[in-house]
Amino acid sequence: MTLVEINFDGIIGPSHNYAGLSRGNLASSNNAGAPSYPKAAALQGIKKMRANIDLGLAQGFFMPLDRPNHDWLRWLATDMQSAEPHIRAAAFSASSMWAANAATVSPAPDTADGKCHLSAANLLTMAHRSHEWTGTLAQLRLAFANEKHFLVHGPVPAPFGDEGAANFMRLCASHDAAGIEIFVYGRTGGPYPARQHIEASKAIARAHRLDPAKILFVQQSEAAIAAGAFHNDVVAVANERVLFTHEQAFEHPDQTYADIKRMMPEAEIIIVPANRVSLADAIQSYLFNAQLVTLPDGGMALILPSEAQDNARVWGWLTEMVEGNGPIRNLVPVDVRQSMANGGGPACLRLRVVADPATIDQRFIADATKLNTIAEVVAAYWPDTITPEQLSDPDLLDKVRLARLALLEAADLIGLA
Ligand code: SUG
Repeated sequence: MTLVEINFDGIIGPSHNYAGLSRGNLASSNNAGAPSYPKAAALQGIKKMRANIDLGLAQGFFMPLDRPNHDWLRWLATDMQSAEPHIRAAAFSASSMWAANAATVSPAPDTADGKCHLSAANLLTMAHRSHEWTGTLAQLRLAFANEKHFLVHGPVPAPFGDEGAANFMRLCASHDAAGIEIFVYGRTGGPYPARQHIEASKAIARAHRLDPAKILFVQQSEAAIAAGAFHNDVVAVANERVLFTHEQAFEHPDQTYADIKRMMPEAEIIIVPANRVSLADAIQSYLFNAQLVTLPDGGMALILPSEAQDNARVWGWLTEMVEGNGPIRNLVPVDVRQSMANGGGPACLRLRVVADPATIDQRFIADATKLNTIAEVVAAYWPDTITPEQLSDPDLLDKVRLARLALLEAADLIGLA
C-alpha cells in the first residue's frame, strides 16, 4: 500500500456567479453583482489540475452539486420563482467548488483504527453553504466507499460551525507517516463572524479516533478574521514538516509554535513578518492560499494565485524566500481569477486526502484524458456569463441543470444526479 497525497479539486459548476453571499470574505463582497464567467472559471480550474498532474502530483476531482438546490428551497417553503433574491442566490451558489471546505480528513496513519476518516463539513455559518453537506456527503460516500480503508462521517450538529479542511492542518515527517493534526477555531473576528467552532473541531477529533497527544486546538487571531481571513487557510498552510504562516495568523502565536515544536521537534516554521507583508496584502494576494506540495524530487513548491505575483511586496518576499536555503524552492503561479473573485484561491479549490489511489473509486481520479473530456463538456455546456438578475430566468436554470447532467454522464457518475 502506497499512501500519497491526492488533491481532489471541486469542478467549478455551471451556476458560478457573484452574489456577495459571504460576509467577511472581502472578495465576495467587493465583486457582488459583477458578471461571472462560469465556462472560463471551470476551464481555469481544469488547467490547474492539468498543471499539477504535469508536476507529478496525484489528482482527483469532485462533481459540482445540483443547483439550484430545490430540496432546500422546498424546506424553506418556497421555490426559485417566488423566493426573495438572497434566498434564490443562496440556493443557486456554486460554492461547493471550494472543496477544502467539503470535509476534514485524517489519514490512516493518524487514527486508532488505521482507516482514513472523512467528516463532511456542515458549513452552517453561511446560508448558501449550509445546504452543501447533503450533496457532499453522497459524493464522499461514493468516492470513499471502500470500508476497509475509509470511514465517512456525517456533519457535526448545529450550532457548532465546521468549515472542514480550511481550518485544519497536518504536520508529518512524510505524508505516509503518523503526524500531528492542528484544528484552528475562531472566537470572534471584529465585525465578521468566526466560522469554525472549537466544539466542532473537538467532535471531529473524537470521531476520527485521533491520539489526544498528537492534536492541537489553536485559536485563529481575531485580527486576521477582522481583516478578512475568514478561514485559516488564507493566512497559513502546512505540508509535511513545514508550516508556512503569517505572523498574525494565530491569537497566541508563541504558544502555538512552542506546542508544535514540542510535539514535532523537526517541524520547520516559516513566519512571514507583518512588516514585510501586511495582513491586508496577504488577504488581497492570497499568498497563503497556496497549495504547498512536495514534488517527486522531494523539493517543495508553492502553487499560488497569480494575484500573488502582481503584488510587489508579496512577490519580493516570496522571491527572497525561495532564493534562501529553505525547504520551499519553487513558486508556481496559476490563474484561478474567477474563483479568486469570490475569495477562493488554489488551496480552497482542493481537498487533500492521503490514501492509496487504488482504494478510491477510480471515477474520481483524474488523468489527462479525463480532464480533456471534462473540458469538452464544459466548453459545450457551461454558460459563458451570468449576471445576478438572471438567477430567476428559467432558461438559465435549465441550461445549468443540463450542463451538470452532461458532465455526470461523461464521468460515468449519473448516479449522483
Ligand atoms: O466560503 N466564497 C467562499 C470561499 C471559500 C474559500 N475557501 C477556503 N478558504 N478554503 C466562502 O466564503 C462566495 C459566494 C458568493 O458570494 O456568491 C463564497 O462562498
